[in-house]
Amino acid sequence: MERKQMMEGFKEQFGHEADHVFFSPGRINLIGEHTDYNGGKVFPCAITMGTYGVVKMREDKSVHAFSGNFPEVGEITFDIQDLSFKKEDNWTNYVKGMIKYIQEETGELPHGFDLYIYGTIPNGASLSSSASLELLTGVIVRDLYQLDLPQLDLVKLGMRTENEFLGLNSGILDQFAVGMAKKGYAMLLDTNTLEYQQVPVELPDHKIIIMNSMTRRELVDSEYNTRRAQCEAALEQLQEVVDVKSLGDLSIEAFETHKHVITDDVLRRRARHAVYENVRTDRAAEALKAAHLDQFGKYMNESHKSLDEDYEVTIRATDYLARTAWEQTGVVGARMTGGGFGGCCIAIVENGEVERFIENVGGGFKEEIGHEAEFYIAETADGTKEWVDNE
Ligand code: GAF
Repeated sequence: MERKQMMEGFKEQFGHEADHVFFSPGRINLIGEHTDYNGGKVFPCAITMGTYGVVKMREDKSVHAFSGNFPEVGEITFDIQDLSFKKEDNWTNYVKGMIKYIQEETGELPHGFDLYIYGTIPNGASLSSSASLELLTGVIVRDLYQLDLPQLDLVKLGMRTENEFLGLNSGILDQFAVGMAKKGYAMLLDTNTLEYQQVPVELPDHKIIIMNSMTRRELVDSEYNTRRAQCEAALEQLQEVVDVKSLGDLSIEAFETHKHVITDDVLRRRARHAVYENVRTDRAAEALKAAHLDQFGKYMNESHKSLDEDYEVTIRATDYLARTAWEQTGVVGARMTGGGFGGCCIAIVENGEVERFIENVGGGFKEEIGHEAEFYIAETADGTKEWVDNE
């Protein structure tokens, strides 16, 4: 959507002009899945699909929010002095959670605001539409009221919103990627220390293709929290024989030596994924830095297999996308991205093969799975900030 259209959407809804427009990206994770709550590494970049927020401060203490994506839901209104989770408040629960935790840090906000949002991330596609909205809210509130809140604090409050307000025990991957990203780079983040390196991800001869299985992911309702609990249980057993704080502290050798203390096969496989994926992520980032793209692709494929066989978070549709992608000409690697249980896969494909790739994978998918997949070419983006006209 154009900036002008969004300003008009705001005016139509609220009857007056807006003051500012903000943009918050979505993300893809290149590798390092289900490692962020295990003290491991992740390697995401932000993408140009994201959430726009058009805003004007109000005189009173209420927030009036409208989404151009869900006009049928209508305008949702709440008071910044009463920020409890309410199912009927729909998508604005993410906004409420952020405001609640910001106020806990900085004191009550002087005013509310009118907010019109429009998102280009398909919902439930594992491209972080929730983190995008959380960070959008955080940056809007911070900038409107000139609060002294560094971006990293907003990232942490975004995760808190997810964990405490929405009840998903996620790690920091999504909020960090959305909040801290730099166009042209992926971030190798150590979720234990929050130290990170920016690694250039410009691939002149290739495109990163996002393949949407169009099978909606419902993380809160899914087994995400169970996976985390299983990793914690496996860690507890390992801690009886090795001195580690998280699965991310274990080398492959140490894991192989001590894995027999994990009594349950399922728990052992969950831990094995976390340990191997963490090591793989480090190695993959090194491969990319050294321009060994083929090696990077092999790590992507291994990552997908591990998420399928050991972690069991892929589904038939995402397995089909990744595994069919592996067979195509000009493909460096492919894997699911994000939490799993549906959502998207990514593939790195030679420029000249992109069209044929989409035709082949898309055609086969329709036949095998029964509905159309969608394909997008990923472009990297900066983290959440005010959107100025020349961008
Ligand atoms: C979801 C979660 F929100 C992230 O924290 C991360 O665990 C991811 O799944 C899996 O890597 O996106």
